[in-house]
Amino acid sequence: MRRIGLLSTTLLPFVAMAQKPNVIMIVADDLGYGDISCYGATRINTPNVDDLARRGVRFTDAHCVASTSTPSRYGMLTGMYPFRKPNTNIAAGDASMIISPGQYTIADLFKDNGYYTAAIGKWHLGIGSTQGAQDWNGIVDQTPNDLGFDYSYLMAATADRVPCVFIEQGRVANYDASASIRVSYQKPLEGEITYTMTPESELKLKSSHGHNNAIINGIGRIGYMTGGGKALWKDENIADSITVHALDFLDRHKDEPFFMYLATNDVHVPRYPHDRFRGKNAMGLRGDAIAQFDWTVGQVTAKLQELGLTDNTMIILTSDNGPVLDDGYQDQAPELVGDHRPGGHMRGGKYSSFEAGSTIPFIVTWPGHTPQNKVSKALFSQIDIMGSLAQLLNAKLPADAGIDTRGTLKAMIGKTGKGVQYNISMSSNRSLTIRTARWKYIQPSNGIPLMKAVNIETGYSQQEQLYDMTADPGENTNVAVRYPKVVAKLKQILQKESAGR
Ligand code: NG6
Ligand code: CA
Repeated sequence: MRRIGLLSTTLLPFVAMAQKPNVIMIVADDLGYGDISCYGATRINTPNVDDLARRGVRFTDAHCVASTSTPSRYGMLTGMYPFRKPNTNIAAGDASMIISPGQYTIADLFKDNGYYTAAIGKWHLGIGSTQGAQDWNGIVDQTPNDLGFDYSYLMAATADRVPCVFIEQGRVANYDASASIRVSYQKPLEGEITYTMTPESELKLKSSHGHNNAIINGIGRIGYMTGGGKALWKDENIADSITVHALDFLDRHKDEPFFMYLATNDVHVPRYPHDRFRGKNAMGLRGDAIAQFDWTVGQVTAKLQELGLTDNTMIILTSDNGPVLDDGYQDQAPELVGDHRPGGHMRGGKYSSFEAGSTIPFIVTWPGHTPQNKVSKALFSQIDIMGSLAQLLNAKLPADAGIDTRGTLKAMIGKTGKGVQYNISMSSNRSLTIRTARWKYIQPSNGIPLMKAVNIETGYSQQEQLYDMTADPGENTNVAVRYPKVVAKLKQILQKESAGR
């Protein structure tokens, strides 16, 4: 871990506190910068997220490490850039564990410092030691429990990928012995009735692109699967299942310091929230899913209140990457979006090099420590959460751990508005971008400029791109030719950081 500035422990009196603060990281999926009312959304109301912002610090220039889930979460949980490791692209549901058991994670950091740790919700970083060979009917041999998480209750990948079951402590939750599970990412399984064989009248959601392999709960998925029986999730209950397990975890561990990584399925596709939310928002299912996410946040904060833990718990709320409307299902997200801007004032979205791909909501609340209702313009990256939490714990990371994470606790808890000097982020074609407070450089790459299926501008170009983010936050005017020295400087940093990759 690299330390920034003069962050000696004597400057941070709170690290010597007798009572260790609990830490909850709430990580939404594909939730855009503009999808939250305190970030300017008007067609959706997110009172519980807004309440966290009112009680803490809300960042306007915070970034994820990559504009898709797997590499983004890899960077956030290990403090190492995903571009250093080849197999960090969007993972299949039968991918083997991408973080190796020997690699240090945020969970290890907490565990080493006397915390009880949990990962609940969406995982998407592979499980099991061997791709395609997980024992879904017994025990999966490598799990987040090998990465410092004492407790795990997870979807292996995403809601649109098989297997459509939760895995608790390495075993399928509610396992149904009468319906043994088979999974294939190669071809349909024997006797499997697939999406394409299913009559339209039996579909809850139609695919718009992809998502036409297995059919489970009336929804097409990526990958083939048979069996599962009563263990199969119902999409309308996913948020409830995740939330109930999170609340239960809080009940069980209220008397000891805990770290909970709570990764919601909302607002990823397929969007099919519970009846309590479905059909309620003018923006359709995507709006309903945002409301459902906000509900989860409210459940967690209410539980902390009930247990008397509000004051001694730091909550970090963020998203894994920028937003997308049509991500493969006909859920009317593009048709009903109206003047709502999921990516706020920024260009691009999920997958892309443009700012809406990596700029995400980021809110930190720690009563008595974070200032209230503060808006921070500090440049911040999720890669630095690990180093900053190490500072919080007054802990030193092992020498080879979190090689890219920088200790920026003061910025993260709103004690200073001064952020990091630069942030690097990776796009879905693995090209890199680098941001400073003023500039944004996009590395030349061969990708397509527009992903038609999802209607997202990627920002990929064979030309070097430089944008002045203060004058042109919408990245409309490439000024690379006008500022060759800035380009050279940013390229130099990128080269240094990505040497040997
Ligand atoms: C894409 C999927 C998309 C989503 C994404 C991963 C298709 C056509 N599209 O390949 O629906 O699952 O992967 O999203 O299959 S992420 O947020 O988990 O990175
Ligand atoms: Ca995502």
